[in-house]
Amino acid sequence: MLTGMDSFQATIDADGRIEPRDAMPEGYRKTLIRQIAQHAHSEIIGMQPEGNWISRAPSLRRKAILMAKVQDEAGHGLYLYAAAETLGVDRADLLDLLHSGKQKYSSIFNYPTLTWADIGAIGWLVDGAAIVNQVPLCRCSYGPYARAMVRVCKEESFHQRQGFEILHTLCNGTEGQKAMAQDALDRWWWPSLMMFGPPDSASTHSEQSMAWGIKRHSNDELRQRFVDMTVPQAGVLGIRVPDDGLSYDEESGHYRFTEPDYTELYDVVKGNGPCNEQRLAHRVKAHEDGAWVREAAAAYAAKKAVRAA
Ligand code: FAQ
Repeated sequence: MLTGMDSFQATIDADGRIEPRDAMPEGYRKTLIRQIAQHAHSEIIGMQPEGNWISRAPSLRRKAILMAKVQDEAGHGLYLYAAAETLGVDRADLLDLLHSGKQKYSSIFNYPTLTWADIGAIGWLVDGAAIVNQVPLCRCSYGPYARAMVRVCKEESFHQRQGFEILHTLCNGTEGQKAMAQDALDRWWWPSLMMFGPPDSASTHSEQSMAWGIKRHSNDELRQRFVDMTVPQAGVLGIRVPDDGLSYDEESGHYRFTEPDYTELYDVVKGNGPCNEQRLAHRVKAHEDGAWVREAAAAYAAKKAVRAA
C-alpha cells in the first residue's frame, strides 16, 4: 500500500480526490488555501455592487429576485470558507487577511454599478464568466472544494439567466433602455475578460495548479470559452460587443478577439481600481458592526455546552 506523498501522487495521477486527512505537499495545501480564500472573499465582496441596487430595483419582483441572488452569494462565501477550513486554517484569520489587504478578491468587484442595466450585465457577464471558470472546478482534485462547486455552479447558472433576462427586457424596451443595456456591456466587457486572470504567459501559478489537478484549464483557454459562449448571446440581445477586432474564425470554430488591457488588471489588483477603497472599507465596517452577533453566538454555544455537560 502506498503511503504519504506516494499515495498523494498516485491519487493525482489516477484523477482521484484528495481528502482533508490525506497527506499532501505543503505547496498544494497553500495553493488551495490561497485560491479558495480568494474565491470566498470574492463572493462576499461581490455582494456589494448588487446589494447597492436592492432598494432601487424597478419592481417588487425584481427586488425579491435580487435579494435572493445576493443572499446566494453570502451562502457561496460560507461554503468556501468552510472548504478552506478543512485545510487547517481559521475563517477569522482569513477575514483578517482580507481586511488588511493581504489576501486578494476578484478584480471585477472594484467597478461601480451605475445603472440598473449593470445588474443585468453582472448576472450575464460576471456570473457567466464565473460559471465558465467554476464548472471545471467541480472536478478539482481537492474533494471539499470540488463538492462545494457543484451547488455553487447550479446557483450561478440561475444567476446568469436572471441577468440575461434583465438585459433582454431592457433591449426589448424603449430606445433609452436599449442604450442603457449597451452602455453596461461597453463598461463590463473588458473587466469581465480580465476576471480569468493574466494571460498564460504571465500566469505564475497555472502550470503547477494544473499539474496538481486544482485548475483544469489555463486562463486563456477559459477566456476563449467565455467569448465563444457570450458573443452569440449579445447577438440575441441585439447589442454590440465593444471590440472592433472581434471576428468568427470558421476554421477553428472560435471567435478571435482583442485581449483586454492587462495593465488595468494589475492596477486594479494592486488596489487602484475605481472602488477598491470603498469595497474594503464597507467590508471592514460590516465586520465590526457584526461583532455583537459573533459574540452572542459564541456565548450561546458556550451556555449550551455547559448545559449539555
Ligand atoms: N482578480 O497565476 P495566476 C464570483 C491574481 S467569481 C484578482 O493566473 P491563479 C462569483 C492571482 O490570485 C470571482 N486577482 O493565478 C460572483 C495571483 O496572485 P497571488 C472569483 C487575480 O490563482 C459573481 C496572480 O494574480 N472566482 O465571485 C485575478 O492560478 C457575481 C497571478 O495569477 C474565483 O476566485 C483577478 N481577476 O488563477 C459573486 C475562482 N486573476 O495569489 C458575486 C477560483 C489573477 O499570487 C457576484 N479562482 N489574480 O498573489 C481561480 O480560478 C484562479 O484563482 C484565477 C487565477 C483564475 C482567478
